[in-house]
Amino acid sequence: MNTKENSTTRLVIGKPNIMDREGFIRDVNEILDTRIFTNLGPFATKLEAMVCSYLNVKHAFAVSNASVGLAMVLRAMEFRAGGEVILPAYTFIATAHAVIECGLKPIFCDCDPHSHLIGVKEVSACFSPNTVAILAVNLWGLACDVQGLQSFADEKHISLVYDSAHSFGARASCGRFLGNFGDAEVFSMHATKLFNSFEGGLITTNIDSIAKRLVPMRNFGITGQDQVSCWGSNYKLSEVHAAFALRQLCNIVKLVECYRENAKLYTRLLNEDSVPGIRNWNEHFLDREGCTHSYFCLEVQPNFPLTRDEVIARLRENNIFAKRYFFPGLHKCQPYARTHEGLTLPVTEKLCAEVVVLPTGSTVTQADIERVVNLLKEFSKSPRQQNMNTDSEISIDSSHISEKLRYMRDLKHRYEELIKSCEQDICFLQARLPKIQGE
Ligand code: T4K
Repeated sequence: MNTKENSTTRLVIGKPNIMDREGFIRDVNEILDTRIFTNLGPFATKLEAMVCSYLNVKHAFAVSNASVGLAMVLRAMEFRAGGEVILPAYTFIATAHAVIECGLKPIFCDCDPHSHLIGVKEVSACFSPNTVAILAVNLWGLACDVQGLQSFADEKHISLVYDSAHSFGARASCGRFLGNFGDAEVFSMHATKLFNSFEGGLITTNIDSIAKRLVPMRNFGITGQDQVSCWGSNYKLSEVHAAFALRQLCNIVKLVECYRENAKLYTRLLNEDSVPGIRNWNEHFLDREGCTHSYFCLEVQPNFPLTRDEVIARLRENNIFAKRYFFPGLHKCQPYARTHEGLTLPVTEKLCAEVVVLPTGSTVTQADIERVVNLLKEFSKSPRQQNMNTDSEISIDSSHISEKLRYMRDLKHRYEELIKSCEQDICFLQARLPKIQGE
């Protein structure tokens, strides 16, 4: 594992893991000596073979990033133009961009408040006769209900693709590695990911017909000397990227273990004291062997003295660069806000307002985690802040202000409804208490 830093340094989320610097430098020298830089040379070929063997999947394609990987898969499925693809609104923008890039129509569904993932319940609420596929996202290193989603897709005769950008090394509840589910899956090897190759992506599939279409598509549609058989583009991964990925892959078990240990440590420290108003997402999945905890995320709930954005700003004052994720929800980002005007997705919007992602990974030390948790505990004792302007610090584009105002009003309305329903429950329970005590 690489050098850890002392506790006073700047802490960021997504600091790249470097698992075998010396080995990689040797590989770079070999690449420079052989002058085979790209076009599926020995490193990219070996990477694909190793990914197949590690995940126990039939086909793997190394591509330049997950965004193009998603678009390649959707194109390879040959859907009719304008077909609807159901996907979560609580994901990175690249998931939806891939859908429109292929001439398909994104239909945003809400997600489960417990797991942050989509399942049959959310997908069935959006299904229509025009649905051609589900594009589910295995967020934060956790697998979706792959069996439930597959049964639903089979019953409706639609395709199922997974955006597994966050989740290389994760397993579904049946114990099988992600990479083996749906029609195809796409992983990201972006610098900030658990498994990174500077930039890069991987497509995996067990379906030969899809693999057959992906081969030429990645390389301009070329199928032989002077032979172009179909549309394609340049989606290849270079040899240097592939060499780095291979070094990371050799250490994948260690890497996953490191993220899981970090999640356990955060959880143990947070649980040493009561920190009301903080929900620790990772805590609920620590006993799932298959969850990599590739991100560590908390929900800052309304009963915490600071808002989520205030927490981010205060951490930042302490040189800790936590981040909110997927704000304000894909259905509220352009170009989708225009086509999905009026769409309300309560869970997504709640998560967009409450989730904060904290630093984890191989560069994060025990002292770093203690430092973050101690600050959160300190914040939990602060008096409620009034009129704290955090917008400039977290750089919200001013063109979004009216949209944000509308969103905050919606949110306020929903909390008011929640308070009303809590008050009713309290009255009901209080009325029952003397009766139960008497029984
Ligand atoms: N699907 C999902 C669900 C995804 O989350 C993503 C990408 C995709 C699809 C598409 O995958 P790719 O096409 O990228 O393969 C990042 C990444 O650019 C993106 O890959 C990722 N998801 C997305 C969630 O986040 P930012 O905006 O967080 O990156 P940035 O530059 O703010 O970096 C975060 C922190 O990491 C910085 O504070 C510093 C640190 N960092 C970052 C880089 C790039 C470093 O220390 N070194 C670095 O080289 O976007």
